[in-house]
Amino acid sequence: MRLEEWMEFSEEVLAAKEKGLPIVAIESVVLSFGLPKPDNLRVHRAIENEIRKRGVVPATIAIIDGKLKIGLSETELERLAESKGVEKASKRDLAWMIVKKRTGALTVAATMVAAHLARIKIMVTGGIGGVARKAEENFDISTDLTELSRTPVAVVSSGVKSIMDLRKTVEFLETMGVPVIGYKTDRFPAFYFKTTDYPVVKFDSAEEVASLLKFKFKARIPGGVLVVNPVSKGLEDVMPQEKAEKLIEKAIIEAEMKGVKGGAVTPFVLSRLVEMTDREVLKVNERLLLENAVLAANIASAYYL
Ligand code: PSU
Ligand code: MN
Repeated sequence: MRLEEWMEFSEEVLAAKEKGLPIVAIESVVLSFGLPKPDNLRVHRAIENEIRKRGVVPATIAIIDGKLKIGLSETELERLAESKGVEKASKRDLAWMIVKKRTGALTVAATMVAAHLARIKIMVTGGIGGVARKAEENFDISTDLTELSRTPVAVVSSGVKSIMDLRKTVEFLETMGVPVIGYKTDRFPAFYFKTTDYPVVKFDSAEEVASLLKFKFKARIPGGVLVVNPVSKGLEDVMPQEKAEKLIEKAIIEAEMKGVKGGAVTPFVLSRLVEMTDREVLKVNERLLLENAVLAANIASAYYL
């Protein structure tokens, strides 16, 4: 089986490769399952445009009818946003979904693998997966974390999605040897919130981050880099942090009581939070995604200079 038989570049991404333009990969689970309709498609288009505005080419990655697509057409984006017949694909799912000609939205871990195959060095997301609360019982640890220790791709994020156990996630990132780089911050951000007590190494510009990536990839120190970018205006700016955290707890407990499991948990919790906070959560989520897109584009520009 030749590579072209199962991997396909969009014309925009192919042209960027030929011209040597910087490219930023975008994960697609947020589009299919992370944000409510119809905001998901609008926000996704805005992410792509923030990247284009900076002379960088966005490459949203997904499996469409068994093809690994690097860069998606408008119709393909609409199909993923509709999410009918779309499955959440992490690293373990890539091979079987290609062989069985399925359609899948890619997690951070799967996007890292695909980006690496496509020779793309930088990707963007909202929040990565992490070590779940009660992981000592349920063993739920996201492949995003193990992949960050293996595949040389930089992931620009606002930290870990809020329903995870942040302390355990930070420990696990350390165990796996993943460098965590704070963009203009020396504290790990907490997705909807700007900061925590967990220290990270502070980098002050996109150029400085790009120079770290150049060194790490050239020196072949295995694995990727997690870049964490605190949102400029967090939930704490619209309601007391204690109240916001109580609502998050409440939504997670509701999910448990309703027997919501696995991949369905994040969409359930997020949609409950959107209701409970009168859409404030959604505004913060949108803001951090766009801000991460800008940072990823700036890092990619500096990397390819
Ligand atoms: N952050 C969110 N919503 C999401 C995700 C992250 O706020 O839906 C997705 C990302 O695609 C991430 C994935 O890679 O969840 C992690 O899934 P898991 O824990 O099953 O590895
Ligand atoms: Mn998980």
